[in-house]
Amino acid sequence: MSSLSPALFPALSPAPSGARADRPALRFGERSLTYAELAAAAGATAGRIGAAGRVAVWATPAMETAVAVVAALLAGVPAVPLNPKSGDKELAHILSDSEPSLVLAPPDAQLPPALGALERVDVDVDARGPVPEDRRADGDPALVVYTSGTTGPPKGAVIPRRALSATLDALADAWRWTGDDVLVQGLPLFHVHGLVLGILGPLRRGGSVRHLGRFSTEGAARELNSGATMLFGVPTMYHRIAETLPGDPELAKALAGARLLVSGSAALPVHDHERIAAATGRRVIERYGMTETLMNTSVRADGEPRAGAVGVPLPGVELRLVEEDGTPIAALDGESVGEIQVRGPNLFTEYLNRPDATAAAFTGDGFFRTGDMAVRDPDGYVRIVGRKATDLIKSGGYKIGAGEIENALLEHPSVREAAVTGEADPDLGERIVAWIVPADPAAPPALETLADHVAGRLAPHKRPRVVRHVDALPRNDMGKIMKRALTHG
Ligand code: MCA
Ligand code: AMP
Repeated sequence: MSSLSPALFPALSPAPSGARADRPALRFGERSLTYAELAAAAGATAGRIGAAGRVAVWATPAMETAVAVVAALLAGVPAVPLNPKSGDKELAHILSDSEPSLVLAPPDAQLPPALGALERVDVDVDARGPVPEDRRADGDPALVVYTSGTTGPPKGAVIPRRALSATLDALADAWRWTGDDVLVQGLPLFHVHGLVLGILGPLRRGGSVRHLGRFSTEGAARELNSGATMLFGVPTMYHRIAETLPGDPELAKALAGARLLVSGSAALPVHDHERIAAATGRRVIERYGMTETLMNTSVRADGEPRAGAVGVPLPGVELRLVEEDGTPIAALDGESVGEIQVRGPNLFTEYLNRPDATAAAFTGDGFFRTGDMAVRDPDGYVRIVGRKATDLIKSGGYKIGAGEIENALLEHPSVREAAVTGEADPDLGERIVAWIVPADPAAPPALETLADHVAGRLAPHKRPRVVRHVDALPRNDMGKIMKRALTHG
């Protein structure tokens, strides 16, 4: 049952006054907003979208995106963050599926033709308006975040307001995260990691965030050496830090002085863990989450960081491992592998317009099937050992469905057949490999051609990094492509 939710941002609503008003809230490069300024700017934008059913947000890594999302949340209007690098096919799908009534964008953004029919509201970060009274029910939708599955186009996960507050408060407990913390991050703002944890998190605590616009080891070092206390990143970012550390004493000093270094979105390889620990004396902690569940587990600030482990369930999260037939695994033996299932206030409510997929995602007793396979150590620590679906690739921390890329590749005239797999990559975790049967064996398509094609249709991070030309794809009697024969052949 839904009840009236307390304010998502107590530091903004009611409008801050006194010393609270002048506290820094957001910084993007040279631009910054105090809590009073953010309340006024978000209030002004909220006033312009009040009657909308759902709003799209052109989620560039800029101040306008943070103001737009806060405005939508204050107005009680669900926000749909759009990857500003989305290709035409991906964008058309998200727009027709989520049917936003307008798009919030930075004044200087060039919007693609796919958005042409939509009313545009420019976000003015200097505008001033009253903060609306936050009177939404905690089950009301707050965000619709698109996430890839194994086949077909991305699905919109509907995230309710209670999931935001539950996950952020659970992390505050686990990480001793307070309004005194200053976060630095350079994550994209159209996914949960960068947006929910990395922007809404500090704002819920009354603390501040400095966004780098684009991640760099120099930027992270600069901010941690000048007052930032926490760093959030995906493993690719920590890998780049580990690579840079030996020749960069400023970076080593910055990490050594941080209160908390947090990695998530994919597994951080033990080698990178160890290199960072050796160079800085500090251990990165991992937390485990998903667009549909927000955060499920974490190593606690006062817990033991353990390379390869994602810690213990967060407060309020029920977590179990189950066998193939659904039997729960009780053993905490570090060996028995099962699928992670979770239940709690942190969960999404549904996939937009996809009752079939929503029903399939939950068990009869309301647990969400994550598809991640794990073991639990004797002290309860969860260690993720793989995932059920081989057709899901994690590259740079982005989840990418093989089927979606295969469909896009098949639309290229030079491609007769296509199969997509992931292979180990030291920087990206996994890189996307396209196995292609060319339409004309004498003129097989080049990597660049196919990469541009996929980037333009879907998104640049979904582009293949390797193309392998083959005469035929191995298929079983049913005609299904045997991907293991490709990768192990
Ligand atoms: C390259 N580019 C292209 C093409 N090739 N553009 C168009 N067509 C092409 N053919 C562009 C890219 O868009 C990019 O532009 C630039 O060239 C470099 O591309 P790339 O090499 O792919 O980027 P990178 O520098 O290697 O990126 C690494 C990264 C990135 C910064 C780590 O992967 C990243 O930001 N990952 C974060 C993913 C994330 O936040 N996942 C959270 C979801 P430009 O440089 O301008 O961009 S998971 C989640 O939310 C759950 C809840 C969780 O647990 O956290
Ligand atoms: P997404 O669907 O993009 O939200 O990504 C969620 C997936 O990222 C999860 O199902 C996991 O497979 C993976 N993931 C997130 N955090 C971690 C972590 N710390 N270690 C390993 N995998 C992770």
